[in-house]
Amino acid sequence: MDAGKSEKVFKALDMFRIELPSWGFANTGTRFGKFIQPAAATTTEEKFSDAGQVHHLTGVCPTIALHVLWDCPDSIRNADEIKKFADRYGVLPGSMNPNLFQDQEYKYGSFGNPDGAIRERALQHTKDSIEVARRLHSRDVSMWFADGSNYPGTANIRQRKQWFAECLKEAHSKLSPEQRILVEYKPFEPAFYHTDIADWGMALLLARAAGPQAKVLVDTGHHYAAQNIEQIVAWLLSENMLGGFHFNDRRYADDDLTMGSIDPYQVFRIFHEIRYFETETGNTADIAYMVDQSHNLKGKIEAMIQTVTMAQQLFAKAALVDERDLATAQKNCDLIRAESLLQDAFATDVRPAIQAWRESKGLPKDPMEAFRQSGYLGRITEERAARNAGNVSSYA
Ligand code: PSV
Ligand code: MN
Repeated sequence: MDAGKSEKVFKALDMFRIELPSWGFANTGTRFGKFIQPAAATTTEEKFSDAGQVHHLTGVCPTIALHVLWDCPDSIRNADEIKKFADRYGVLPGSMNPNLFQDQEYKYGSFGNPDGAIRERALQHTKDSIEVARRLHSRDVSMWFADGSNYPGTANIRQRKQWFAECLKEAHSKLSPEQRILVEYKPFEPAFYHTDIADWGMALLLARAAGPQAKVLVDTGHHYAAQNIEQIVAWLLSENMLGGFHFNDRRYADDDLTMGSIDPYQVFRIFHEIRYFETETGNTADIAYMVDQSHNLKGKIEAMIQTVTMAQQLFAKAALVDERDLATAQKNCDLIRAESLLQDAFATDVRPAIQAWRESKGLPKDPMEAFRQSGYLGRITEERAARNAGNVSSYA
């Protein structure tokens, strides 16, 4: 790779950061069961410790997303404890995820529940989560809702939309100026007839109804197969409404497969749209990148390192697209030239440049190998195995 390209890769990597999900280090399963991992994290402290390892070895994961019920059950009181973990393990609390789906009350929904008392309870939990996020200096409150219905005719879809708009607006009024609400969408699961926020258009309208500090969050697994996600990204960018990403890959639905394991070109195209927007407009897109994967079979820490490494590769490849040439080719309808600019960048082996970048930062050239040599996995396996053997519940 020539010096110019290397420089582009270095610059791109200097900017790129990606958040890790606390739930990616815990035992999780499918609805058919769980395979317990002896080294899985159970406590919030263990999740910080594992995320800290990934950050220590890759240098690009300075924050960990927290799920309020799983990681800070007594949320307000826990804030001080969480700050201690952040100091101890070198990763800061990242996005705060209220939990509006787990409790029995939410059987018929949270913000869309026909029972006003349950909507109020969901709102209160959201307000508490905003308060915890504020205390932890975490900017983004990520809202994902399991709300929907399973049978035609059983829900007043328009009424529920109205309730969602009202609740989000009320939650937004509690934000400090630096905070944001990110509205996540998902077409189905766990609801299988209608989902209240099923796609990016619904999320966009609700975010707009909520207020200026609400943006849309795109989870790559939350689309129908064959959907053109990079077009959604381009539209949200042009509306200044793209706030964050949850990365994962999928073959069928929300499969939580490793980012780039099925369709790395799609992630590349997403990053390309973001970079193209930035170079054309001169604006930096303020997007929070996050991994949203929970692996049942792969070792959890290794899966995260693998994901982060892949994310860096795809981001670096996207940085190699010559956007000026691309704009000219597009203007001239030079289809072969335009498409080749993407294909050539995607085909470039950026791994040596990434290794050189890591060395320049004092990071291990090969984070996976460094992790395997570190002895960390052996240590935590010994510490946690007995507890995990007797523990079939997912979250502490
Ligand atoms: C839902 O599928 C989701 O993607 C949301 O982001 C949740 O917060 C996360 O998974 C963990 O349940
Ligand atoms: Mn998600």
